[in-house]
Amino acid sequence: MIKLSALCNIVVVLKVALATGTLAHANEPHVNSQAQLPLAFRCGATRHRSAVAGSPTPEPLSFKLVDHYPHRNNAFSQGLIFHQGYIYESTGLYGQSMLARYPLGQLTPDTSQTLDDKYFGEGLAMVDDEFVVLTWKSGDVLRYRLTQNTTDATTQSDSQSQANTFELTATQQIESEGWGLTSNGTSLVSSDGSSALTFRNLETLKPEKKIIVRVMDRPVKHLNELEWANGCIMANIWGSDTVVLIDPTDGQVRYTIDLASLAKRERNDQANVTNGIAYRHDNGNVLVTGKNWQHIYELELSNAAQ
Ligand SMILES: [Ca+2]
Repeated sequence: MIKLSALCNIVVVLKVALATGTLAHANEPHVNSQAQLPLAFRCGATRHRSAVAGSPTPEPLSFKLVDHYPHRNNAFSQGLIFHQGYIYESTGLYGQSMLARYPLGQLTPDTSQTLDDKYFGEGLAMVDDEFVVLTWKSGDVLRYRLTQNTTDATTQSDSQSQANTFELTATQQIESEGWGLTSNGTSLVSSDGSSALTFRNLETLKPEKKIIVRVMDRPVKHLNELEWANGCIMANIWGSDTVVLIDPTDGQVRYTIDLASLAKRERNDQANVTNGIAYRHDNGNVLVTGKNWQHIYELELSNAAQ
């Protein structure tokens, strides 16, 4: 296992110039159709031209904290997604696990579904109109669909008229523990606490490819919550405040983000580890939080070239 302190030391002292580009990844869902956004990071075949083959040194990304929003401090955050103004969040712990939706900026979910007590909720991904929720050790994967309430809104209060539900549409099985989950619209990618990422069929969840995530040839264990953005797979590392951005073509960590300053803000009796990454395809910013944190933070990422 890589020593996280060593990783941080490595990434902090090294700077690599990176030019900006335009948002373009054909396989990504929810691609921004508005202005072309300057990118602080990019992976895959279209990644930055200065990147070198082999085992590159990760580039540390810096960030500007552009906003913060409320987050339920009893939400043991596992999976985080942003879609059309809403946060979708899966949470863990036996007897408390839940899938919830709430408008970014509001504390209270307008839609939620508790998981059976036998489940410890884990990662979350959106596939078309379905929400796929991992569970920790059961091997079960739960698929939900958001069902719009058909009640006549004119006869109901605001809260009642917005009472949609998450309907369980399928329970599937995978062969490993479930930790993090994300999708680029072509594959689902899951983590299991090891250094491996497993690419899965969107519908059957059958494994199709596995990569080992490395920093300069050293495997990175404890990959947790995931988020696909600009061809990179962003990952929390359980037990650390470091987010790594992984190139899915070879498993190499291309960039890192140090969230220690945000974790320090949240340090209190309830707050747990950094976990939860959601990419905003509408403005290119990244939303991050942690288990039982009181806030979701919106970050504008930048690199040495900006
Ligand atoms: Ca995510």
